[in-house]
This record gives sequence, structure tokens and C-alpha cells, in this order.
Amino acid sequence: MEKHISRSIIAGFTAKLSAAVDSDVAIVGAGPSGLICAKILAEAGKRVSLFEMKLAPGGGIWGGAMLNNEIIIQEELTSILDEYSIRYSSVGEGLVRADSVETASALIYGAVHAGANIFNGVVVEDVVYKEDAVGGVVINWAPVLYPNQWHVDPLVISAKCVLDGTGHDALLTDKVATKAGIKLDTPTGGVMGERPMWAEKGEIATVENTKEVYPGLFVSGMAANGVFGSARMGPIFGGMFLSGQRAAELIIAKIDG
Ligand code: 48F
Repeated sequence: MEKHISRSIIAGFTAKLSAAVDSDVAIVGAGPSGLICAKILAEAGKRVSLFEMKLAPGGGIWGGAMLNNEIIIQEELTSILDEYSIRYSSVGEGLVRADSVETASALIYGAVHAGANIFNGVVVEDVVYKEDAVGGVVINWAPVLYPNQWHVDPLVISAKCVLDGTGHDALLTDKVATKAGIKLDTPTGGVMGERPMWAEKGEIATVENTKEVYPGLFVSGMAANGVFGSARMGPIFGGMFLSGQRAAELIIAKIDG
């Protein structure tokens, strides 16, 4: 029995990882924008691999606000919550409130169930950069790098498009811009850095900033606001959902021509 259990797990994981080596889309970070994007892309038939450095996907959803595990969403976006069967209640001023644990688990289930492969405990430490385009990601086990910093060479995932959904610091795009010495499609050509809290502006900006910032490299969610120097918005999540949707639309348009 023990041998069969072990061999079955190794075979299942190896098949997933082997398939991921040739992905249509590599998504970095399983926050709300990355998870929503993954579901839409998988439903559109794209081969999606999503890498999350933490053990639990879900990013900043779980903790609500200061560990008050509730989140706020704009009333006009409740059709997205309905699609995932996430329950909510009105709190007035055009807003609804949902349980953050229900929301995180629903978005994770939605992405995997649609056919995206989520690799948790895996860090994207670099990208593939060839012929003036980003063409994949360089991955390693999170415990190999943090806190151990073992000298272990990575594996490489080829992908037609890479989405940086890594959150506030946009560390992946920052690293790519610096290491490759490239100019991003931003007003300064580099990562501009997130601005302080302004919920209304930050919500609009995260969708507007969801773009292909360099051939093959897209940004979503708070990473998009970090790249374009826009405001943060705290525990309101409609902008993150719309950013994930927008990223999926742009990536499908790029892949399908
Ligand atoms: O920050 P995060 O939740 O992504 P998001 O889609 O959503 C932001 C909101 O949660 C919240 C907010 C409300 O509106 O402002 O903050 O922008 O999740 C980003 C995920 O990326 C992972 C990180 O652990 C987190 O789960 N991550 C970051 N860097 C890497 C990574 C990396 N190099 N490799 C793999 N995962």
C-alpha cells in the first residue's frame, strides 16, 4: 500500500510539472488577480501554470483587513461572486462584504477546477529573456531559497506569456527590468513604485495599469499599481477581480493574434 501511494503521487506530480515545462501562460503569484486570470485562461483552453511561493495560494485575501477576515467588493461586481457561489451581504454605499476564507478558497478551487495547474511552494526567481521578449519563468522550491539560500540550480518553464501577479512590490518585473536592462512600457521606463492609500483611485488604476509592459510580460493587481506608480486601496477587491479579467483578455488576444 505505502509503495503504491508514493508511486501514484510521484507520477501525478511529475506529469503536471512535465506538462508545465511547455505552458501557454505562466502566472506568478496566486493572489486574487492571478487566480481569476488563471480560471478564465484555462476555460479558454490555454495551458496555464500558476506558481505560488507560499504553501497556501490566495495571497492577501485570507487576512481580510488586519486579520478581520472579511473583504469588501463593489455591488456592481457581485456577478463575479455569484459565478463562484461566494455569499455576500450589502453594507451600503454600493458595497458588499464577503468572508475572506470563503472567497480565497473559492477562487483557488475555481482556477484548479477549470484546468489551471497551481504549483504551491514554488518561487519564480527569474524569467527567460530571449530576442527582446520574455518567454518563460525560472523556478525553484521556496524552502530551497528561503531562508536557506541553498545553491541549487532551477528548472525552466517556457511560456508564450508571463503574468506578474506578485503583489505590492512588483518584485518580478523590477528584477527583470534591472537584470535585462530593458525599458518597460511605463512613463519612466522602469518600475515606478506604489503610492500611498487612496481606495477609489487605486481601484480604477489597477485595471487601467493591467498591461503588457514588455513583450511577453504582463502585470496585474497590485503589481500593476506598483509598476505604474499608482495608489494602494486596502481590503476592497473589485479592482483585483477586474484586473485578473483584463489580464486574461489581453493574454488571449496576444496568443490568439
Ligand atoms: O498580493 P496578492 O494578494 O496579489 P494581487 O492579486 O492582490 C492584492 C490583494 O491581495 C491586496 C490588496 C487588495 O485589493 O491590495 O493586497 O495583487 O498575492 C501575490 C502573491 O504572489 C506571491 C505571494 O506569495 C502572494 O501570494 N508571490 C510573490 N512573489 C512571488 C510569488 C514569486 N517570486 N514567486 C511565486 N509567488
